[in-house]
Amino acid sequence: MQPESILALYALEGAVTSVRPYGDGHINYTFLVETGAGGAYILQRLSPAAFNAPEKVMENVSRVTAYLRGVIARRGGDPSRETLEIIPLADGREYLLTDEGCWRMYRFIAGARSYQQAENEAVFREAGRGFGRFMRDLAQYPAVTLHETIPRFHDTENRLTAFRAAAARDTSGRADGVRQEIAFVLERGHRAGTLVSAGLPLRVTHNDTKLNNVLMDEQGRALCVIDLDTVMPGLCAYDFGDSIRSGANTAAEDEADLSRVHFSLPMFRAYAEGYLGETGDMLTGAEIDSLPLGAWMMTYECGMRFLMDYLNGDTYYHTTYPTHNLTRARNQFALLVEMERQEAAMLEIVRNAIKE
Ligand code: ADP
Ligand code: GN1
Ligand code: MG
Repeated sequence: MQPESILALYALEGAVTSVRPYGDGHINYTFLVETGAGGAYILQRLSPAAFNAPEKVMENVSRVTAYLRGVIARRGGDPSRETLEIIPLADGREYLLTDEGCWRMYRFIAGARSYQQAENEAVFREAGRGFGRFMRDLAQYPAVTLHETIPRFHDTENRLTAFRAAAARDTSGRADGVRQEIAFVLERGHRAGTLVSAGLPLRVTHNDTKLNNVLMDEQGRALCVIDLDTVMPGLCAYDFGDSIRSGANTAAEDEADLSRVHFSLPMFRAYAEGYLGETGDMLTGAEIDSLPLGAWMMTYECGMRFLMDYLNGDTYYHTTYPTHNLTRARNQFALLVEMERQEAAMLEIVRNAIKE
């Protein structure tokens, strides 16, 4: 079904004047819908490749956003701009299941922007503040009551098992061309289970804290954390780590010229300051010490996932050219190598950020 026929099931303010693909997400199918009355909405079809239980995703999103609205209102914020608002269908349902998957709508948060890359330390410090505040706002929410929308999402050891199987199966016939990259992943396999098995507390985490999943307002302040499909129990190191992976890279995630891909320690520091400024007093010493490992793990896991999707014939991430996933994987691996040289410096930074 086309977005237009889905829109007929909504009672929006004003007639629809335009519908167009929107944003740079790798997973869902996202459209910006505008109406004559000046209304704007985000219509999305969830990726069936990523989410096989969309009703669980929507239950989590519905419950978490309702809870956040209360927290935001109590501190004097604007719940209509600081968290996502689900727009129900005319019949009151919060989503629609079709043969192609699950459709849902959010109010478009206007006057805000997201960044594909951190332009400077101030932007990234603010992103840290935004994602840190998100976890803090959900600190009292009972994590165990949320569904695991993608089972074992950041269980890197389990990802490695799937990766080995994909390399052995070689459905796309691409494995021979990437033996070096496969070896890069396997050489580091002994570390894959070290975060999950560290005995760290489970919290409500976002789990997909890529820089473009936080909207910034016109003053450059973190406004709203979006893309809540993977909010579920997790470790703070996942959230911290995935932001570092995406924002402390001096180049875009799919930059093919690896001489431009570097791990920026000043960016790491900026994010750590923003994030720990919000969460430092709720985290244990072991959690704070786990943050650099989280950065390593999320970068390793993400590179492995891109390479696995390449081996599987590009069935999971949106791609725009045949070697896109391979380019992304190589990019993550280049970043990882630089991170490996900076682990002691990262640890010192997170420990110092707490003392300040
Ligand atoms: P994906 O899972 O594919 O990344 P997202 O939910 O992150 O999908 O949405 C894709 C993009 O759409 C975001 O990066 C953001 O730019 C934009 N977007 C999503 N929801 C909203 C919203 N409510 N208001 C404004 N922009 C949004
Ligand atoms: C996906 O949905 P999006 O584009 O924000 C992916 C993340 C990856 C990221 C890599 C549900 O994030 O796990 O880290 O791409 N989301 C899902 O860019 O798999
Ligand atoms: Mg996204």
